[in-house]
Amino acid sequence: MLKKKWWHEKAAYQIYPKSFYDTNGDGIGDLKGVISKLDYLKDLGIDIIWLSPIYCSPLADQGYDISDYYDIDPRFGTMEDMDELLKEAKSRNMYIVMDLVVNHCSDEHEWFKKACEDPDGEYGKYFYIADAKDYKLPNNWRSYFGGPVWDLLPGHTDKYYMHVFHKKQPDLNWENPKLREEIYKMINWWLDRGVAGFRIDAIMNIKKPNIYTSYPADRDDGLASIDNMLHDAEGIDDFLHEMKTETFEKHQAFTVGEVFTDRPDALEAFIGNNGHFSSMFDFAETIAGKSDDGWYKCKPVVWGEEYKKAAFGTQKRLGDIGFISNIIENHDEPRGVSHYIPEADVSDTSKKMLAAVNVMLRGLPFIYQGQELGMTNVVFHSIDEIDDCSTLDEYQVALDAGLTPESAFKAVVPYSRDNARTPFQWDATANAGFTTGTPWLKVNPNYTDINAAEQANRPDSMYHWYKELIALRKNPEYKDVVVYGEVVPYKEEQTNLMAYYRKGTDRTLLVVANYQHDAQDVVLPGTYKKVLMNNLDTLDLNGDILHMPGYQAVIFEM
Ligand code: TEU
Ligand code: CA
Repeated sequence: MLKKKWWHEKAAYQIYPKSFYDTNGDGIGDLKGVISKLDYLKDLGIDIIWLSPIYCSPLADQGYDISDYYDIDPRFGTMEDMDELLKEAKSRNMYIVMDLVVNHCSDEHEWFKKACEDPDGEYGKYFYIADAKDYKLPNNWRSYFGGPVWDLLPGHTDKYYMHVFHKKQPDLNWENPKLREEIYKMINWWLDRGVAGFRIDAIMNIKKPNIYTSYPADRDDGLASIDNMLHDAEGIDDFLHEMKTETFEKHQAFTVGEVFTDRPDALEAFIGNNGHFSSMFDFAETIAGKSDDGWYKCKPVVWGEEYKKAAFGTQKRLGDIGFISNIIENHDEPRGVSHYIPEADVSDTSKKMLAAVNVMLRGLPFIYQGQELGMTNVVFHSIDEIDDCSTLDEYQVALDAGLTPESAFKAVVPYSRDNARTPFQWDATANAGFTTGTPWLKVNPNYTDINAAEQANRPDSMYHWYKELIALRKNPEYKDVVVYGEVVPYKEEQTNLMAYYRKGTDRTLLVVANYQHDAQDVVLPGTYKKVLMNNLDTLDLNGDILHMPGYQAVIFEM
């Protein structure tokens, strides 16, 4: 049975600080910007805020490359700003969750600099450093951002260091108890300072099998996907259990893991009653259609059916084991409304349908900044407009596979992480009101139509729809069923109909969505009362047959 926890009934929001709100005109969002928008988030109904990294960083991977875990990058602000944010959040009963990036640090971190100076010394053991034997790499693993996971250790010609992500992100060696101790110390330091917990980055990568194991090459580059090593690594549970008992547990911190795994017992180990984390993200929808060969090979997906399959699949596997965190998008994914809805059908109605089917699932809803406005992918005109290292690599992969520059660009850009990283659209003034300077990444030109100021005053806006969905979750009458009610699919076999019950102790809701362009009829199971609806004010009902226009979504109470 699921034990009730304080955070189950909350609503969470991810801020990507660099693109949220800039208060000093340097084109980069900052902590003061976050503080000034707390009331906006409070009004939306948000309780828990996850901040993507704001620690000192060269920003080679936008802050996921940390050079000092104990300080704030000056571009984002100061430690005083951070303390003020914690204080201001607390006074509004809001919780700040930081990003915990501990699979790797930055090559500009003191630890790595010392490791380069003396690879055989204490800090050399903080990393994976291997001797170059006849200039042969220790293994043939391919890094997530392209090329081998090995690079020459700066200052050396006979040693390599490992990085499973960018070459400016050397992997930390978790086998070393000294390193683990350093990390736990840092985690406790932040928890003592008042952060409520962490979103835990790329955590599946901390456990490696023997680093001298190569795998059959899966592309012409002679390298093999990191998935092989993830599959072979054994013993991650020991690390994660230790981390929890040394840190989170002592502070009753909230933790949500970025957990990608196909291990069947993983749900129990990760988020069961005695699991490593409070929750983990459900990536089932984001993974659908992706190809191991690269973004250019992603398959077009019929989302009504795929979305349903992915979402229900997770709910069925999960049962009462734990509490998942549901997302439509994040800073690594394209905008959900552009990805999960065919371009010609993107409208407020279809966007609201997507919001309803996702937010009404059991789990903790995480809303990514701008999602509540229905922000979309951007029209990028050339590869020069892209900043994201992952997209640049995938573009190269497509070129290497023989695509022309034009078709390579067309193929990868819909999946670019930059789609979700463009500045938040606050209002219809220059640069969407994000900055008075030059924004670090281009603003989506559709900000004159899609922006927070316009939506705040329009009761049928996306913003208000999200606000209503969140309010339903908090409504004392409905809280029990929305937070804890069992998810039971309804007419699962009906094509492009995504419908499910939420069965609580004394109430039952039925979410019905027509996830397609065309109208369709649905036979309802009995008497009902309408709770929320995404488009028209009246239902087209004939006895128990509901005639649903395309992308209609209705929440009934049975
Ligand atoms: O992402 C981890 C991850 O699995 C990525 O490979 C993800 O699939 C990729 O970004 C898609 O292009 C986390 C962070 O969320 C991401 O922003 C970082 O770049 C990465 O870790 C390294 O810290
Ligand atoms: Ca700024």
